[in-house]
Amino acid sequence: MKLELPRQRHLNLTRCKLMAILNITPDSFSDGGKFIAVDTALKQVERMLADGADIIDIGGESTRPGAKLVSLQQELDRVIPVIELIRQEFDTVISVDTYKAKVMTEAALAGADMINDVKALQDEGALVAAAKLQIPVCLMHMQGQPQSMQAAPQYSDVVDDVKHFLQARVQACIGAGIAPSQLVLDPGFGFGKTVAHNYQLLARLSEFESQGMPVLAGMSRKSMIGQLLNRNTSERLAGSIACATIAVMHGARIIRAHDVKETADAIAVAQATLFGEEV
Ligand code: 8Y4
Repeated sequence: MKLELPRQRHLNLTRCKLMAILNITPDSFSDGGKFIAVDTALKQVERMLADGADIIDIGGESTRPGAKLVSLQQELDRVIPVIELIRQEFDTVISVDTYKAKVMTEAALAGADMINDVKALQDEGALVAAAKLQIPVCLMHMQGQPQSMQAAPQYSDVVDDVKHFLQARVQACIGAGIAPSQLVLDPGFGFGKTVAHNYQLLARLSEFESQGMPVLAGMSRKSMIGQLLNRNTSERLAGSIACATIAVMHGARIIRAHDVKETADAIAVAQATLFGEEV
């Protein structure tokens, strides 16, 4: 059976794009229910697009260390109405942050253009679902499970280990019928890594390009910044901008971030340095 998906938006990754984080978490449901959450999300998206976002990444389950799991139905209830409305209202690339096969499929049917999977299509049915959908997928590395991954991260060489993992997932994707041109690779900053591991990955980020696929980097407000500088999440903007800038200089083609306007400026400056200015 052929899946009928809405028209897909395509991403040109010859230059670096900005993926803005839109979280649909229980907080937004605390007063007044669903309607208000969707309305709030749409207003946030409008602002993000005005500020320079190229992609809106929508997640219904927090993957932060120690976060609670949500049921499949809860995740669908949170994410699908928001994707449908964004698709109706805005002409932007929509990414769905999920590792669940059913959410991937329903999100694509609702208008999502790409899958952002922190489990790199290892969850049950995910590889087959993504292959059927034929939309771009970001494969991210994680050591362990979100609930416990920060307990004692260990690698022989973090860059080599993560590279080998991603190579193996690329092979699994190709074996399942996913075109290599649909894949984006991500070392997964903060997912089962110490601060030192994260900075080794950032220093050697350009090595991930060797696989011939665009690289995504997500460091915004993460503890690699907070622990290094002793700053809580609300004080991590300058550190986040520094990380984004370094990532672009090392070849990243998508930056995932919370602070859209500031990150868009940083990307533009790094890109002018790499490719010459464009006024
Ligand atoms: C403060 C704010 C502290 C946010 C931690 C966090 C990535 C990702 C996440 C990433 C890709 C997060 C869904 C973790 N990080 N997807 N997702 N790459 N592809 N933590 O690095 O933002 S959630």
